[in-house]
Amino acid sequence: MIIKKYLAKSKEEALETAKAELGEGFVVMNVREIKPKGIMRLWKENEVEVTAALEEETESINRVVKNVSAIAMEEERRQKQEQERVGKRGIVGDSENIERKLDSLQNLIENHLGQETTKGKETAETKQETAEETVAKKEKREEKQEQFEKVLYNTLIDNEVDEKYINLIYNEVEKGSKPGMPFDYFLAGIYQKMILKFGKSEGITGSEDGPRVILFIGPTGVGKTTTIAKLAGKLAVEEKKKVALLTADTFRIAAAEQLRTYAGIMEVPFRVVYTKEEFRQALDSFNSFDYVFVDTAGHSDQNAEKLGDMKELISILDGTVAYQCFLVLSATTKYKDLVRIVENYRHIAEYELIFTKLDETSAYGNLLNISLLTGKPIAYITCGQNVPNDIKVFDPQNMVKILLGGKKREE
Ligand SMILES: Nc1nc2c(ncn2[C@@H]2O[C@H](COP(=O)(O)OP(=O)(O)OP(=O)(O)O)[C@@H](O)[C@H]2O)c(=O)[nH]1
Ligand SMILES: [Mg+2]
Repeated sequence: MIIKKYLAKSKEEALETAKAELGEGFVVMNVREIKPKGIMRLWKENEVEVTAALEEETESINRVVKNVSAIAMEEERRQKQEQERVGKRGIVGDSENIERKLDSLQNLIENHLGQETTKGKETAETKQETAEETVAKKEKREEKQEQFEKVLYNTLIDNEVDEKYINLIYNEVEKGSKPGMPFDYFLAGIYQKMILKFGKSEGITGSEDGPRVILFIGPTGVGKTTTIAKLAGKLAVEEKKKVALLTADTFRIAAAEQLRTYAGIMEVPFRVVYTKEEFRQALDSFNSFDYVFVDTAGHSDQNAEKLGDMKELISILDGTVAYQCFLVLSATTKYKDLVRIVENYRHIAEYELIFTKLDETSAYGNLLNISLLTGKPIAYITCGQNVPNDIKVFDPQNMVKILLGGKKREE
């Protein structure tokens, strides 16, 4: 794992530099704004620091282990002292510890940049121990680590991450590391693996040549129309882009009216299309626009005929216009059903994922399960009914921290 920091005037600029140096395959570990200090702050603008990680094929975890070892040992010693002070703690104490460790994990990883691995004091101490004491200490540490690993495993299970994926991630981390590695290294390895597994999405991107058409597909009632209103609203109102709304949802009488109302509030053009020909004409008429959002009717994924119609509608766009398609899924849908839905929608179009209704569940494991199953990144998550505010660009770091028990839930 190569971890590097890039400082620039904007996040985009820092990402460009990272891309030029690391290629496409890097993962953003952290983004933070840096305010200038001292008297110079009056003249200097804020800068953005992006921490990017690039996984090297093999021994990635070994690198992390090596680099963070000095800091992790120090942290372990500190915790041991604290535990001795507070008294022996059970399994509840361990989960609290995981939460605390996760909070400091980012620092742990960041701090290792520029730090040398030193054994120093630790070696001096161990020299004075008898062989039995060393063995007993090692056993105790291993027992504790095993306990931590179990708590972490159970936290992921509680968050409904599929056991198959937990085992996959655990195995990958264990394979790339030395036996008996301290829990902090293990946690850092799991954290990084999970971020990499989520992949990354650019979200909605602009088109240099003509409008960018954005389609939303998915089962009934998941929040397609509401999500369009949120995203289109931000682009039209906040970014002053030229946005048009189209609906091909002529299935439910109220559906077109719902989008028409949002278009009226945003003061953007709106069109209902009933046929492929009307769809083509409408796209032509919005030729000078930046974005054309297309709403589709929600259907059961088991209705092959309707899905076939949708595929045909989307095929009009192939080779004629730049488009992106988002499969909208609700975080409240059962895993088994989501598996079937993504399988049935796989044939309709190339898509990225949007998860809605995160405010209606407390277990987010399906986001990782489905992202891993489909190999598609998640672009956005929505966390409420308010238009346009209850939507966020998906942040894998934050989600991984939640799944590992570091934070209670998305607000
Ligand atoms: N709690 C919650 N409700 C949401 C969210 N997104 C949408 N909804 C609600 O879900 C309901 C259905 O939303 P729609 O946008 O009509 O869903 P749709 O996918 O367009 O539905 P169809 O067009 O019938 O397939 C509405 O009551 C929305 O307010 C969300 O993130 N959280
Ligand atoms: Mg709808």
